[in-house]
Amino acid sequence: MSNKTPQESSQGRGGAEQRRAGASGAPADRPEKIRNVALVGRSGAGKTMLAEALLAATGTITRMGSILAGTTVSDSDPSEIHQQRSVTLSVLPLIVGEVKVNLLDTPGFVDFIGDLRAGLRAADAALFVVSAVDGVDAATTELWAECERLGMPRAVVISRMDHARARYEAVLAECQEAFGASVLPLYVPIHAGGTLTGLLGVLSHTVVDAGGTARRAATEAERAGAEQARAALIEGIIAESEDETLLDRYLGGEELAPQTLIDDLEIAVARGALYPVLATSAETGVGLAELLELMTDAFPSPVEHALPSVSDRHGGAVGPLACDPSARLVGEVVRTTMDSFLGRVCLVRVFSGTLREDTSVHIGGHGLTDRGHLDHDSDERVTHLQSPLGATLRPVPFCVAGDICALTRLTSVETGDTVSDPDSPLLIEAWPMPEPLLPVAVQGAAHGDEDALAKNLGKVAAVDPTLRVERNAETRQLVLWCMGEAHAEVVLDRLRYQGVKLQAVDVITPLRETFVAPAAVRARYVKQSGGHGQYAICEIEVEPLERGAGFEFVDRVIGGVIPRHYIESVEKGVRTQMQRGVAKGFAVVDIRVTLVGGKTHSVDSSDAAFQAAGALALREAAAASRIQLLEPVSQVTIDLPDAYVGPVMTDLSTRRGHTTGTTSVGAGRTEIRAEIPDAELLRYVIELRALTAGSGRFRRRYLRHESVPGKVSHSTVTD
Ligand SMILES: Nc1nc2c(ncn2[C@@H]2O[C@H](COP(=O)(O)OP(=O)(O)O)[C@@H](O)[C@H]2O)c(=O)[nH]1
Ligand SMILES: [Mg+2]
Repeated sequence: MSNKTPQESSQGRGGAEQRRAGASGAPADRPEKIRNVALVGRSGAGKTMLAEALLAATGTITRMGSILAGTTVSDSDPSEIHQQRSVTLSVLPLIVGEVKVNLLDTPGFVDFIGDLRAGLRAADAALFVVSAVDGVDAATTELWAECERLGMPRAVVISRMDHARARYEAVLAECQEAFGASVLPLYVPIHAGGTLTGLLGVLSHTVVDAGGTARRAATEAERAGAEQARAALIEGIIAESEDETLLDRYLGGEELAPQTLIDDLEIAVARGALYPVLATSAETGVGLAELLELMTDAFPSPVEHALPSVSDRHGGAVGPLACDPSARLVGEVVRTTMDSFLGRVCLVRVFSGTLREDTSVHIGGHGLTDRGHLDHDSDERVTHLQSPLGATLRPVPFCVAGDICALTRLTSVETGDTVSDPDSPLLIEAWPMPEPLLPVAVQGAAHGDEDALAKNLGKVAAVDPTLRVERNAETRQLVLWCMGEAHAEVVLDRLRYQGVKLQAVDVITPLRETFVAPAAVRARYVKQSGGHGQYAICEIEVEPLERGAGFEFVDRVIGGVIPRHYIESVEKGVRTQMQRGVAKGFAVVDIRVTLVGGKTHSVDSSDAAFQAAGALALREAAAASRIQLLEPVSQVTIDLPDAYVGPVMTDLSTRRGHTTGTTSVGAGRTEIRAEIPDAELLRYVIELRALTAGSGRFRRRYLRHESVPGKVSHSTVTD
């Protein structure tokens, strides 16, 4: 690689008034000439600035923007400018020679892992960015594991090399320690007078300067300094090579031809078996030319990357699909945004076929209905096909298999949807979406704001597959389940940008009420103050039932003292009161109510009167008994590094948690299973992260309602 001519890095620079220029808006015509590359790494690693520098180096933009000023191409969302970090996926295409590289800048913060996964879905390889200043932390390791699960081919970029506190050697060692021995440097940084001036290619022995243009042969001293890295790289390449003779030849002292090694290196990188390391500075431009070269030469094209699995609309298998522009259309919406002028803007990765303007497509099947997202399954016309550059859209006539485009003015589209031919719709198997575990209850700031909230919530949910919208029937609260506080902030910001005045309120845990002891009462609902009166008397017995039994209504009226239809009225009244609660306003459960007798009046009895009597009877029974509050308890499964098991277990005991088991799950991680009251889990996603330096995760499942310890109360509901 390093002995080939690097792309001229200064093309298109200067002169143009506009910061955005270049030919990266043109559609690619062959998948072999496309590279989809995700930038992955923790927040602050330097991904967005690296993308900005690569855009400038290839002449796609004329001048770099900055994070501080909120002027980068990638971070264009108001929330991103506000938080000064990426919160959504951006596509940034650039042209390197004949190759179109679609950079996919992903957010590194754990709250936005949904967008990271979307970016990895659209990518065929990843640049794993680690800051030379901050190195590897638990969050970095988590992100590496995300790539690892997908077998994503990747290179490691040690960024921010110009920084005074950059510590290349130490960070390289941390990467090798955390990610394994296949992490091998391709270049060695060359310093002059304390500043980084260029990189030495360990295979080519050529030194390339920061601009990527001037190159010279390495000096003897420089060669000697790179000797260790060279041996390690060659051995790594040989270990992955299909040429069995290489090892013997190498051990026999033969000088292997650089091109042979480079060819084998490229194959190993494309297969995801070897992770080359490069050093870069977005500030000075060191390493950018080398990085562009690596992406075009060693990263796989979409043709070499396996397609996600696809079925027909009924789950039936379909024949294997290929990344072929002339095959049937399959694309997937990896991101949706809402634009006040353009409506929904969605990014589509085309996996097979060609998406063309002025054609109809089938859209459907995001599989997010359980998160409160509307489902849809419809044909729509593609009227506006665009090539995205961050938020800028440039019209294109088509988008071939392997490329990424933006569609605007579609009405029903959502992230995760499959785009396919209308005459034979297909469904792509969804990528795993993380579970939002932070409940945030919201309400309109004033009564009149509720409508605006309801109306805009749909729009905000449509662009955010990690948001789960719950309208809790028991507490009547609107609960937005978010990934964490930063995500919640983005969601609330987006609602506010839509003009919704809202406030976050305490989340109410849906408690329930039940009877501790049996009670028998005779309730009189008799009103006879002139005119048509009300008359209903009923005698009921209430008994507690076991947890989970629900409600039983038994009719033991003898001799027809209450006619059949009034018995039904009593039951209805009891049920209504159960919904309203008899102590704290929570639903009553797990009781048997037996109607044993009563009295009617030939003129004044009515359905309404007997319903009122039934409700009154339950309230009076509650006053005669004692009421136990029940709380929801969840089965919680926590996955965390072994080192944090002690502190997390201690913390669980303060949450009234009951541990039911722990299992070692390998790779230095443990799984803890526990039963924990929901009231103790409200902010657990944040607290677990704090306890485990961001490396612990959990999932939860509702188990049952259990007595709240010590919470026995008397009836306080009078109406
Ligand atoms: N000196 C220097 N600062 C950088 C470089 N790359 C990024 N930064 C700064 O590091 C911070 C985080 O960068 P950003 O690109 O937003 O990181 P991301 O979260 O990985 O996208 C910002 O303040 C950048 O200005 C670099 O190469 N050199
Ligand atoms: Mg960023």
